[in-house]
Amino acid sequence: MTHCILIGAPVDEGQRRPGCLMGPAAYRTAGLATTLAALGHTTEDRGDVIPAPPGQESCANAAVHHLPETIAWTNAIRAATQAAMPDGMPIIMGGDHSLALGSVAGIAAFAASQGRPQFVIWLDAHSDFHTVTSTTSGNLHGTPMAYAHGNAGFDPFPEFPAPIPGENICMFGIRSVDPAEHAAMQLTDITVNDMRVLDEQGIVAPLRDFLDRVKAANGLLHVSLDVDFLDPSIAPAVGTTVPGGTTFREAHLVMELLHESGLVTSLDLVELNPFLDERGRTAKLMVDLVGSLMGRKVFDRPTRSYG
Ligand code: 4U7
Ligand code: MN
Ligand code: MN
Ligand code: MN
Repeated sequence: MTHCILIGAPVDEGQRRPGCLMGPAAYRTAGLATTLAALGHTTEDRGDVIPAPPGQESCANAAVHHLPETIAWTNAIRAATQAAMPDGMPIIMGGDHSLALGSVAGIAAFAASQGRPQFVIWLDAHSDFHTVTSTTSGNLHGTPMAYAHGNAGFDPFPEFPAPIPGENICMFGIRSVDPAEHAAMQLTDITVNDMRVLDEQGIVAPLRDFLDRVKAANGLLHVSLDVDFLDPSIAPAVGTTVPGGTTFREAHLVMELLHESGLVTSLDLVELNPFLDERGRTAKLMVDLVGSLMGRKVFDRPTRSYG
């Protein structure tokens, strides 16, 4: 049994297609809390994060938009996430992926306070490894992974607390990486399981390798689930569709293996744009995936131990 803490983060400023701000309401409507309760978990909805009024920050890259708003969201989401960690498992309901600038900062600060290493599994079509300096779209939802890794090029954001080393980061589903992101990732030890890796090896072996490492290090594990991890044919409600994503069963299998590991301590649900959905199907699929992550299964099987 887990105490699940729902935190709404209706962030829309990290990209240019309005609608992600309706994400938290869609997850509530699709029954996230009742799904968790039906699995035997306790739930608490802390409502939506409210950012402070934006400041006057600016940066040299003229493409970047909504910088002060994004910094204000980052600070507020970081505080809410860090405060939730001692009480249970925060589930951050987005909102676009720029919310992870704050959520990952909050959990990293908590992990450092516990003297434990933080690990991150990034489920996304994109690597989100731009900096404020390198982004050409100017959309800050494409930057949170680089921020969490402690990359330079994030002025005037607050310094990231306890940057997460590349060995502790594992990406799945990747199929769209910009040249600047590719160059920056070459300098890291991040494990990039792109779609080619999943086609060749399947999801099980690479995921178990990573989970074994988390377990051996007694790490905390954050899961960041971007709707575009999924193939657009099953998850149309996202602004940045990229063909060739994971199937329904691949996505559920990731969640089932994560559940079996018992290692997950926090979760982001990001990039759902309910305005683009078809009768709520993407919101419902995301809620069902959380159900698998939190223990829904058809048959009990002997659990595999890690580490
Ligand atoms: B998401 C992109 F150019 N790399 O920087 C960019 F391809 O949170 C996409 O993963 C970023 O959805 C996608 O704008 C951010 C683009
Ligand atoms: Mn993303
Ligand atoms: Mn993405
Ligand atoms: Mn997107």
